Amino acid sequence: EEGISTFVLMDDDVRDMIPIRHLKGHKGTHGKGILVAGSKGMSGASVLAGQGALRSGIGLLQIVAPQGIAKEVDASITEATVWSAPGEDFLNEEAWQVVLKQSEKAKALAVGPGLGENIEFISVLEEILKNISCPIVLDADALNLIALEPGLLSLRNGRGGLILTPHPGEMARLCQCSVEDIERNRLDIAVAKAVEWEAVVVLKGSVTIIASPDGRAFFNPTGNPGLGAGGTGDVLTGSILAWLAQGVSPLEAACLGVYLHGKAADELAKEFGWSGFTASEVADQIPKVRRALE
Ligand code: NPW
Ligand code: AMP
Ligand code: MG
Repeated sequence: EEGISTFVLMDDDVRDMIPIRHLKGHKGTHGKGILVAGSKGMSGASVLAGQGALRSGIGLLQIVAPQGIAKEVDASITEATVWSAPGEDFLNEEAWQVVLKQSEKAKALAVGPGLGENIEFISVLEEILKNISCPIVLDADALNLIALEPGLLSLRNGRGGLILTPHPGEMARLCQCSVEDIERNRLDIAVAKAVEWEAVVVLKGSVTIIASPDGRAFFNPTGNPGLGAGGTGDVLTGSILAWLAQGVSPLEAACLGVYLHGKAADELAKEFGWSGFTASEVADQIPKVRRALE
């Protein structure tokens, strides 16, 4: 389509996006990120996203989770602080106050992994998009809820930075079309929606496309079918959160996150081939592949 410029991400591009660590850097300068994730039966999604963030060098991770699972999330992820928020099995509309409080001084926010699709959370999304000015990553159930209330994204008005990370199923819900429609026309749809929503759109899949609201699109050559297993997308969301928290711009945080996540899977494929490695292991490989690029 006219007006779209496409690029293939390469080591040399991505190397320049890795944030520099200063000798006197501390957890404050490395950035605080808030992760709003998890529900009954899906506490794993918050843990996996948390691992993605920690392995990508976030300074301080704060997880907001519903009361009923906060304890188990806390016990599973030693390095993060965990804030129990209103809602027993799922976060409800009163969870907004906790998100707002924790977001003071936050450099970035990620919302969605494992949240479940309770419609009460739509009002929290609305408040987040209207009031929180740091960059925000929306994934999984945050996207599914937005698909039910399509006007929500326009509340952001391009302020503060917004990244959406749909897989083709989530993108189909957002665009009110079929998965086949998305897969036939990945590039055009990703760019059109990035422009329309004034957001970076990460359309996941076997060649993930990172589309920028300025009409550019980046193809990601890393990754393999071993990533087609539960929880890998949650790890990616946490990783992008961490790059944002370290001050990387939304477009570069998305590119860096996707590229290293794929490289981590490729590193595991050397040993295991294209199956049988897990989302946690993908997270654990991120520092090694980042180091190899530097
Ligand atoms: P189909 O069947 O092909 O028409 P859902 P989810 C499509 C959490 N998790 N290419 C496909 O549609 C997540 O964070 C928690 C083509 C498929 O049936 C979410 O909150 C975990 N199509 C929640 O679970 C670990 C593709 O979408 C449908 C596609 C639900 O998320 C697991 C499935 O998508 C999980 O991460 C592709 N590449 N990818 C935990 N341990 O707590 C997907 N589709 O219905 O959005 O379900 O992605 O599992
Ligand atoms: P999610 O469906 O949200 O868990 O995300 C799945 C993750 O795995 C995304 O980062 C996808 O790009 C990646 N993925 C899934 N299948 C493949 C594949 N065949 N090749 C490369 N990456 C894949
Ligand atoms: Mg997912």
